[in-house]
Amino acid sequence: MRRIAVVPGSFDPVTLGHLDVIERAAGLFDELHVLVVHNPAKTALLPITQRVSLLERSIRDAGLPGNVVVASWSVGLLVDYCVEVGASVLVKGIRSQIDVAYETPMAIVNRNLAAVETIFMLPDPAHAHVSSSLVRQVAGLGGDISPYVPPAVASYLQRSMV
Ligand code: COD
Repeated sequence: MRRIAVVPGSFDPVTLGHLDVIERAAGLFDELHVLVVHNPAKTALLPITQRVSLLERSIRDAGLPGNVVVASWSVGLLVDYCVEVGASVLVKGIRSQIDVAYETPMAIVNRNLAAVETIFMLPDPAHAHVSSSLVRQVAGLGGDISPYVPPAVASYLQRSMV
């Protein structure tokens, strides 16, 4: 049986922290779906199509294996996507106790809804402080975001925010 997992997120934009989790998760599963999901609790900077395209470019540039696919999902539950593609695992990066508190109820509900398990992955300490919101803030104020994001994201945001 193929082991299929999903790494969901807003990816607004994808950061080096996200990419690290994606790369390590890709080594654990036969197929890894990186799924851009609209988070209604957050005000988005980039349209979903742009986030997908920056993820695809960043994954290609980083030379990640061919078992990684990028998709987006805007109708229904996250676990509906998992069922549709035959994924039984969600992978979430956990940077702090705040992430644990946010992710734990969702992990329990997703298991109850569709028997989809959640695996929490600790970040690389080099990227543990990085978040998309920090990147949006630094970029919006004209700062250098290149230490936090893949090169494709740095050049896109620096071009589009001048
Ligand atoms: N290092 C490691 N991991 C990181 C880093 C980093 N530097 N930065 C972020 N992460 C992790 C986050 O903890 C998260 O697990 C993931 O990467 C994505 O982060 P974001 O910020 O891009 O995305 P979020 O936090 O806005 O998540 C959006 C989701 C849509 C994934 C989330 O809201 C969700 O799971 N929604 C479920 C919708 C649903 O079906 N609800 C009903 C049942 S629960």
